[in-house]
Amino acid sequence: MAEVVTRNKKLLDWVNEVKELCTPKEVHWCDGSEAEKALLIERMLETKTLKKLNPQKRPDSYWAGSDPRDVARVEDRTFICSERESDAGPSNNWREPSEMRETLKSLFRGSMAGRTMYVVPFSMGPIGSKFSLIGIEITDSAYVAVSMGIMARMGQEVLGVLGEDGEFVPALHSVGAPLAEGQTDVPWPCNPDNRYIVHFPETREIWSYGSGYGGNALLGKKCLALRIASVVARDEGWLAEHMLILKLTSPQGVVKYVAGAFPSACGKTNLAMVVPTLPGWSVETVGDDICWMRFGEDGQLWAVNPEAGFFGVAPGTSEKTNPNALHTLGKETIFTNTALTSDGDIWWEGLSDEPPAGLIDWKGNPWTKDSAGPASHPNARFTVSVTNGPSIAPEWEDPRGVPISAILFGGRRASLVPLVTEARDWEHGVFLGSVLASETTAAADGKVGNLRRDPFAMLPFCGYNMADYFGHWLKIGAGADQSKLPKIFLVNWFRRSEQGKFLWPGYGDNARVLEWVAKRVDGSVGYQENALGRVPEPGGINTDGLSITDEALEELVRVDGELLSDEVASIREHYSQFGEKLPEALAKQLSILAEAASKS
Ligand code: OXD
Ligand code: MN
Repeated sequence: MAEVVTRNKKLLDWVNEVKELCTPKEVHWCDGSEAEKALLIERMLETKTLKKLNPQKRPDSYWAGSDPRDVARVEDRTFICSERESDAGPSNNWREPSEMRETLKSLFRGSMAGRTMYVVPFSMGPIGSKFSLIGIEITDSAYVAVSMGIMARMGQEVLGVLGEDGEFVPALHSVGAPLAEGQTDVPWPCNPDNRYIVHFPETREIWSYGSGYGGNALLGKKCLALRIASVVARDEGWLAEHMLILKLTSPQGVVKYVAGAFPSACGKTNLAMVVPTLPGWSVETVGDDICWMRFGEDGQLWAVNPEAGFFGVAPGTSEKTNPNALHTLGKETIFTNTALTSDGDIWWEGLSDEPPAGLIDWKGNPWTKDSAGPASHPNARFTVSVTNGPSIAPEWEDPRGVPISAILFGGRRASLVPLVTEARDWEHGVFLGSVLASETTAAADGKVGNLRRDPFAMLPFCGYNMADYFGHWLKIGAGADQSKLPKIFLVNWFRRSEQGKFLWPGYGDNARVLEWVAKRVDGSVGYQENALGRVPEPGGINTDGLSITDEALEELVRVDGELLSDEVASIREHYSQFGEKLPEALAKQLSILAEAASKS
């Protein structure tokens, strides 16, 4: 392994400070090499953090089973510590910064005893791009260090770009489980009763304690690329969003790039990798979770995916729902909390209709269909490099990004919300984003299936007051050349009939909606107007080769008057939490909707 060098004084001072505070047994600067990855994996095989999968079935792949108490993001333990409480806003947990610093310092004191402290330099965005943000994660988890090497550009090269006085976001992480002299380690150390995922937006710092899982611990993703970056974006006039980015090519070879915000575990990865059922259309992936958008010199919004890997939800992924993902996962993947098969491979609910015999569940116990609970945890994940995927667009890491033609907002809604609705203009689109709602999933701790408002799918990820964030979106639109702004659409693949059946087949057939979106961008197809916005005319959605009744298609775009009145009341309640800060333009949009509801 190469010797890691930096002359960045701020970094060297911070590393020393953390070392003194956390008292690890040694410090390891990550260079990002293959040899280093092999060494860390070796260590994790020894501590049983990882299990090697059958190389005949899945080369260079591993399985991890977390502590059953550490399985998802912990939103109630996630904090935005801005100087003023009003800058965190009603949707974030706020703590006074100096008080929180004291709490954290006492938690981190000695927290790495007996462990190696890894210094992980990473770049969100291509290394050296002027739009990228550099972070340094200090962690006492080898699982986190290796996962960061997959999810971000990581290692010595980043330090090279950082130079002597480059800026970075310090991101300190500890699993909060110091080891006493001679104490043997557990496979998944954590401290579930003491978790803190903390952001200081003004000083751009992240501190995370007590969890080793996903967005709680891989600090480049939700913490840096969304919560901290959303604040940087507000200050600098761009957008840091919880969105996929896809490249759509028509049979005529016309390319459109589409971004889409969907709450966690609502199918972003599936849509980003979708295989269209429409002949001649293709979709390639630019990103599946995070999208940074800036205006280019041409006045268009250009998007980059700041990540380098996929940290996707495994259950439900199959040949039918996402064949590209399955191919991506064929090698060099870490699976966390899936079930294990008797021949050393992985399995999860939905991968096959029938579970194979002899399964071991995510907790390590033998499992059959009669066992209580699923074989794989509903939030089981895969961690894999973007470049493993067959569907990745060649331009996915172009530092300029890709020009966005359309933005989708979507969620799981059993009723009311049509299959697709085009916003009348940018302001109306911001309104639709600000009231986005979805039935909750297993991506975060808490009850599954409740309807919650998740504006722009950013509720857990906006690093400042959500009402100011709405204002920022309005400002971005107001200052732009309207003809170059992406069109905004609300989509819903999850609408059900009165009998409770899904009305739309979803998956590869969602490309039919993408086709309508592309045609609306070109103005080559019409629309009909309803209270929520512009929906397809009868025959507007291409149903060639699809067996769906005209009644179902009609129902898919129908807006029920009574449900709409309930929706208006629910939006009013949602908006009331923002008080005076709610932008006037959105209050006006709500009055327009209320007026339409009263007439329908
Ligand atoms: C994710 C999430 O992990 O949104 O992407 O929870
Ligand atoms: Mn996400």
